[in-house]
Amino acid sequence: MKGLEGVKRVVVIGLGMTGLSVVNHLLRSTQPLDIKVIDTREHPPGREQLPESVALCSGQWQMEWLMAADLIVSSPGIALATPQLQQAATAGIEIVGDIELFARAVDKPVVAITGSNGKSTVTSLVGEMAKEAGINVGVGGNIGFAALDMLAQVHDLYVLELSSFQLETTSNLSLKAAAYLNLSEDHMDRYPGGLAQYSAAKMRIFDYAELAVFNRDDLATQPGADNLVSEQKAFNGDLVSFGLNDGQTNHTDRYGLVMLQGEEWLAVAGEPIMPSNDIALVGRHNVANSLAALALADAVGIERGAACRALRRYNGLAHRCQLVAEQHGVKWVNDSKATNLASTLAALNGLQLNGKLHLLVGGDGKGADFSELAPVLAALDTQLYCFGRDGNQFAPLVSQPVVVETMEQAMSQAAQTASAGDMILLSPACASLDQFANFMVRGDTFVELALSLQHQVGMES
Ligand code: N04
Repeated sequence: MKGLEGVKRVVVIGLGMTGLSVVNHLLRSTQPLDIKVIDTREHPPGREQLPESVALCSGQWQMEWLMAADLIVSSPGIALATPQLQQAATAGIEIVGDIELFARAVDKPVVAITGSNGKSTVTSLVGEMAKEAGINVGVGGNIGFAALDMLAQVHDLYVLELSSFQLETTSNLSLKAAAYLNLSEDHMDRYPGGLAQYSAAKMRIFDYAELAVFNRDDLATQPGADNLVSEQKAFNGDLVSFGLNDGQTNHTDRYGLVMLQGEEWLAVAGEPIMPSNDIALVGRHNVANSLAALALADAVGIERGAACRALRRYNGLAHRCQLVAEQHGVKWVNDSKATNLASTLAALNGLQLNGKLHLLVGGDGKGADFSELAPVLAALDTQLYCFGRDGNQFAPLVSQPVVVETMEQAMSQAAQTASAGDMILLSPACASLDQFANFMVRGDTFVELALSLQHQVGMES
């Protein structure tokens, strides 16, 4: 595998957590490197943590630096199609991402997870399963901890969450097992070629995987499903699927469900493993996520008992459908992590309420079509609140929308309207970047305001 042979001048594009992890990784190298950073943002996050020895150009491109580089390490936040990067690529300069550097440096087994939704949950579940089994595991990637930062410590197994953007700039990642969970519309602002181009990027996860884990309820995730639109080589590793049925139609469909004395159980090759109801996470999509995690755990030899203990214990991520306040019979739920439509639909699917649902949506819609939401909202007793740059795109979906500028305004209106039995749910189906630093800051803002508004529910204002 190629390392950094013959590389002297490295230009890192994009700072932030990932860019810093790249810089620190390069600085740990025994090879003398000339490292420079370009970030087109005026005030790139993380610039205070950048070592003084590393030059930074912010607010604009620096084409002299770029064109003099031996290697460019590009951020997932910058499109490869950007003219400046295209110019460098045409000049023959190699462009990689942080995960490619990770691939070239790692010497322990790696499993990776991609998909439009559920990847953080499955990544965390596999990490928890490994910990239960006493394995010194590193969990990172697109999940709040940069992959390269994990290499500063010793681990015996790595679990990576990978975005489509990270996969676009990765070419040599050998995986013990790779999972592609599901495909739905997202990031259409970055994929002019539409869903096919987005999926082709995700498919790259299988390129050097010993085992491919796909979703038999979403066949777009099957290796080769995109071979009409991309020149992907045929997958010739092992194959297993997960799905919410008994599988068993062929030996590939190993991870599924069986009924045992009227009770549904997770099953592997038809053998019951544990009751679905014992999973701490709620919702049908999390049964599928649990089966995917089980498939990955099996692939790296995590003991089944440890895997099941993790499924019984793990109760979810911050900003993912979390009950954060409850007063006067009104529940406040933070699902800020719902940055696309499918994620919001998953939150609404199977929602049982005595009262009304006050749903807060909007932000940066990334070019999505939200019309699928209309019948779901009609079936629930919903008051819709629309905020943010693309909030108005949701207004036509219901008869009486409340359209405001900010999430804070939406929350204060919801607090005034809500009564016992109701739920106020932030599940915005949009990115937060028009009004917040990221979905975590949006979620923290929601929680803080929920805690102060919850007492006013039902009061005359
Ligand atoms: O609300 C949210 O937090 C979600 C936002 C999404 O919908 O998933 N995020 C992205 O689309 C996204 C975010 C995609 C790739 C990377 C990131 C993280 C990281 C590093 C650099 C980054 C942005 C940049 C931007 S670098 C540069 N010029 C939503 C830039 C850079 O503008 O965010 O040089």
